[in-house]
Amino acid sequence: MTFSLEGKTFVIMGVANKRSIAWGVARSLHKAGAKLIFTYGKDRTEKSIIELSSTLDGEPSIILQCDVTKDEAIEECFATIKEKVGIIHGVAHSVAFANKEELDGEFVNTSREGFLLAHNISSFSLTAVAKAAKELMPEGGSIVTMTYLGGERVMPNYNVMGVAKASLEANVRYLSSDLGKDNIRVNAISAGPIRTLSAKGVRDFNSILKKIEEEAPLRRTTTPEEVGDTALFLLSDMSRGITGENIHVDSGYHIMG
Ligand code: NDP
Ligand code: N5H
Repeated sequence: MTFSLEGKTFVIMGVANKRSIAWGVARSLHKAGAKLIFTYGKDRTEKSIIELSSTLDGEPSIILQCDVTKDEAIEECFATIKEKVGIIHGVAHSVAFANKEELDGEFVNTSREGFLLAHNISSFSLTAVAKAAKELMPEGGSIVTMTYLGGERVMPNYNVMGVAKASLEANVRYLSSDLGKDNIRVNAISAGPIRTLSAKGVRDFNSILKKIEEEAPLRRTTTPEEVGDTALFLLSDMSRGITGENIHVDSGYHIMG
């Protein structure tokens, strides 16, 4: 067994720009020799992925739109992938969204619409993607998603996203249970705070990072490279005995009281 992903193909969902955690995953998988397929949500994101993926050596990556709020978009996207490459060996799901207004103030004020939107994009999308991707993984495979400690504990302002992450983490367990017989593993990475486009506008992000530097066992913040290398492990055969797990890549912060 090796970390090498030579001859294997992975779908990476959620690269928005060079700071995206998904781009950290892409770089780790690329170094291990994987062929990559990128999917994006908004039209304007395509340009950014074209630019970024052109920095990877080897043959150009396939880039497809996949708005995860639409069943047809997911089905069409994976049908195109099947047409182009036949089979895949895994998926990195790095997608989440909640209305900005609901990531501030009290959770009790969350609207029905905002609650459903956050759960739709940030949790149900994993179920829908797993169903579509399963058809392209006849030899088995591995699916990895991104979560945050706010799904396990109450964190200030994480609010509806915390409830959506709790759902995502349970989603990982139920999918693992169903897909295990097909030799498909499903795991989550719980990443420490990283300054990305999604984190932009988060009030007091500097003090959140400072708290990690002061209190986390490793006394430093998490990098996309650290998350990328753990995703590489989870997507490779080296983790063949692991499914339904949530690995914290957070400098150990989650163990502290
Ligand atoms: P980014 O903003 O870089 O990535 C978020 C991605 O979600 C974007 O690429 C965006 O694409 C995509 N997205 C949102 N809505 C949709 C949609 N309807 N269809 C398809 N894609 C969509 O931020 P991060 O890299 O930080 O976030 C990636 C994941 O990591 C998220 O699940 C986040 O919760 C998680 N995470 C982040 C942490 C952090 O501190 N940054 C910590 C722990 C977990 P587009 O704009 O094209 O729609
Ligand atoms: C406790 C915290 C800080 C407060 C909460 C932050 C939650 C962030 C998660 C969501 C995904 C951010 C989000 O949906 C932002 C959007 O409302 C606005 N941004 C966008 O639309 C941009 C353009 C696109 C690219 O973003 C998305 N998502 O599509 C948590 C932090 C310490 C850690 C953190 C930032 C966690 C996390 O889950 O991302």
